[in-house]
Amino acid sequence: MTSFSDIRPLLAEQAIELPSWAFGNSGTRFKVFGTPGTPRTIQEKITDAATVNDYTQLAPAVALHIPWDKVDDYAALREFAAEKGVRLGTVNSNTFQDDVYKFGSLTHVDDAVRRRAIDHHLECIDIMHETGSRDLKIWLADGTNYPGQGDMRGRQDRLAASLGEIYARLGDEQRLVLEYKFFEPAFYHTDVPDWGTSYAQVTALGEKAMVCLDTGHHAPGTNIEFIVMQLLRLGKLGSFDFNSRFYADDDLIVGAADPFQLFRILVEVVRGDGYGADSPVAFMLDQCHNVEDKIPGQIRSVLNVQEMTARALLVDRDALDAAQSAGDVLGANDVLMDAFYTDVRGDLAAWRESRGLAGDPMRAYLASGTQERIAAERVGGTQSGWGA
Ligand code: LRH
Ligand code: MN
Ligand code: MN
Repeated sequence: MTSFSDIRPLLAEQAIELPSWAFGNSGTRFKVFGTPGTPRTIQEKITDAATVNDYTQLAPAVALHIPWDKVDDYAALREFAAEKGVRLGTVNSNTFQDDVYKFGSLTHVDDAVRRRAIDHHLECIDIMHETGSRDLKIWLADGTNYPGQGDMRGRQDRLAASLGEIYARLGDEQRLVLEYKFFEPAFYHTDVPDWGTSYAQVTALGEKAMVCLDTGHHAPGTNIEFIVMQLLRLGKLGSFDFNSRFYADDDLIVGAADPFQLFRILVEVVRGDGYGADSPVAFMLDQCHNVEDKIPGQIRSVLNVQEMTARALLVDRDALDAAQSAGDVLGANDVLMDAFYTDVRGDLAAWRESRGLAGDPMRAYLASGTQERIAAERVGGTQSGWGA
């Protein structure tokens, strides 16, 4: 049996990157509701992310989205984050909001548009040097709405050429992660719709290019943990965008829609050596809090990941191997379910207290008065890029 004391040292290795955009107002195409206390600047977003880290010790980094988080002085922003106790993490490019990208960006037929999209990524790499970020994350809205609208093969070839130019600019310690998504905003075909396409593209680039798996970017019923297993097996899982979904790319709090799926994903992460301080896998959140307060939303998110990580670490590997080898179908399933049904909340609260944290970070935050203070201080909070 694996016990909680066996996994205690491993829990300290958990590090989750928070997306700057989770702290901005967001919504759907129908309405963006404002939330009192919403940050007005990237500095306030970083301050809020640091608050999440203060209460949980789980969130030491903040991912940026360019141009949403554009500033004049990135070195100063890096300094600002360090003073708050966090670092700047993954830099996300954005080629999905400008009119010029209506028919694509890195895949565009027009060389001038493609050049502009490539240059944007080169600028992101320059920013990464100043922020000290390791990863450039690329998600493309590129695709078509109608059969015949574009030459899918030509677009794939141009994508490869564009990515090649971007990859060539990476520093030795930098990486590129290519995110896939099965549909939206394009509805007929998407140029990077699945892990296989991302894998094929990044493998052609080289070792510093990997796949980013956003948990909300698959067709309903997809066995995501299988993809996690396969990418880890191939050494190409670079990062996660964690969130949860009931229907499409809902960007809801991770673990909210299907905690069991999150558990199964994390079991494969642990199995494939994707967890821990030396792991190449970046754990990021990619969420939006449309109707709830942002800081508690992020606190809930990182706690959900921590809880399911603890349960995944509790899986009795030896017993599982033995049952699997013996063809003991129900026994093997029992071993997994035992870990899943273990309530780790009390042990985790004690673990936090042993590290000088509140046992219940959510309650502690809500009692701190921070939410009321920022609601009073900040008038006119900015939207995240969504709905802007
Ligand atoms: C696209 C996506 C991608 C973007 C983020 C804001 O749906 O998941 O990661 O950069 O949302
Ligand atoms: Mn994402
Ligand atoms: Mn998404």
